[in-house]
Amino acid sequence: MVRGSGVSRGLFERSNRVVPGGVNSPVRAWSAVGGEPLFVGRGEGSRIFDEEGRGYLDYVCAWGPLILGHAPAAVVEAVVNAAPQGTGFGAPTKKEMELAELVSGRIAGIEQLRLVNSGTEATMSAIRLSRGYTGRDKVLKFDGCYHGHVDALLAKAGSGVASFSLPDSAGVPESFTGETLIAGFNDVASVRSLIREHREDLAAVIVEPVCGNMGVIPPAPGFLEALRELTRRYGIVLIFDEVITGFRVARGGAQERYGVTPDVTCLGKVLGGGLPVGAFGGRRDIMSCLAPLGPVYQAGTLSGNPVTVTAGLATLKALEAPGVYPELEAKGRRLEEGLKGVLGPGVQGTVNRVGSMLTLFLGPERVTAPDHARDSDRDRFARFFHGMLARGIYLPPSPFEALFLSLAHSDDDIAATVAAFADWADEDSSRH
Ligand code: KE4
Repeated sequence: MVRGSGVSRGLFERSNRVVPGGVNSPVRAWSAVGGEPLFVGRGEGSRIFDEEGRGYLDYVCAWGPLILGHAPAAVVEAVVNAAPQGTGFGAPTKKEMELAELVSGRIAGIEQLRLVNSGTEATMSAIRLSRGYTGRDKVLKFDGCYHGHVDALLAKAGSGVASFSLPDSAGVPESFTGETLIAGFNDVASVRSLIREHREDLAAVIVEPVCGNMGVIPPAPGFLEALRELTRRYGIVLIFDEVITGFRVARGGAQERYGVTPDVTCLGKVLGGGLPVGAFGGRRDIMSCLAPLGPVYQAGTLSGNPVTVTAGLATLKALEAPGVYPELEAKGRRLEEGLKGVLGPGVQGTVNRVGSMLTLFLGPERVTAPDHARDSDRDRFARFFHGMLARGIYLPPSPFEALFLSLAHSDDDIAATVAAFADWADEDSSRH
């Protein structure tokens, strides 16, 4: 067991007394890699610093939001100026309207949107909205895709040929996942057969257009197009969960990158520049079903919070700068090629990348479906995580997450990351 640094270890022991598992979200507990989590004191640019002031190159980036890096001046200044005007009103404000206008101007599938406070709220609301709009109950999701901790979506494939799902968490009644179907990501045949069988009852198909929660798995050519064609044919709402990919893989998200426009889009992460946010939006005729206009209820005390909206506006405006996305693409390519250059007989694996999000899979030489990712060498990943940490590189503490680059990650940062991987690879392959 790798022991944490003195101060982090002490804080972790204290935190465990008042916070379940010592963390406010399970993945932060490092269960997949062992050891005790670092307590982060501050972030700056491409780095985080622990409570003892040690710096680490950060590829978690708060799980995706920090596309500008930590504490970018434009966002911090905007938030510092906004807070004294009031930190919440529970009333409409000009800024949240401006954010909605900006988002609908960028994301092709969004004519109208609602702001919420997390990705989970966004997907939960999108599912209820789709059910209210179609009058149907079933929802189809994909194996390996994660959409937040929505009861109906915490589901795993049922046994055998049964197409029904089983809860993937305690506390979720079977009745809550009984309307959830599960297809294979990048497996059009599985989608086609489930839609054919259930088309009369199917309200929505929800998908991460780029799977980011089994590590990065890009859509196979034609996969998203097939989903669009099948859902359009049977009047099923196509939901793109772009909580990760929105503003990350292109200014207009994955729907711009792949040229497929869904009926409803879920957003989060980058949209709030690191502050708590989510959003769901889509075709006006669908969004018009929401209260107070229509019968689908959805609400939120803190939705459109003025400080959060300020951070979001500052972030999206910074992403308007010319050359931003080619720069993110170049950084991602540089890291991908560097990591691939180290892979070989000593350390086998592959790198999947879309833009500035990528995953190094240790073991499998090809990952085009979640089951391939599940073949990753988890013990070796744990050694890789701690080996890189010891060399000053902070990676997501799970083999099934994405590394995120920001505009603050320099060429030197990327070169240092590749060098650290090469150094660890030499050491690990000589020992194992
Ligand atoms: P939140 O409720 O955590 O804001 O968003 C849920 C969500 C929805 N959709 C996608 C595609 C997501 O990736 C997420 C959350 N992502 C995880 C990491 N892959 C957040 C990290 C965590 O759970 O602590």
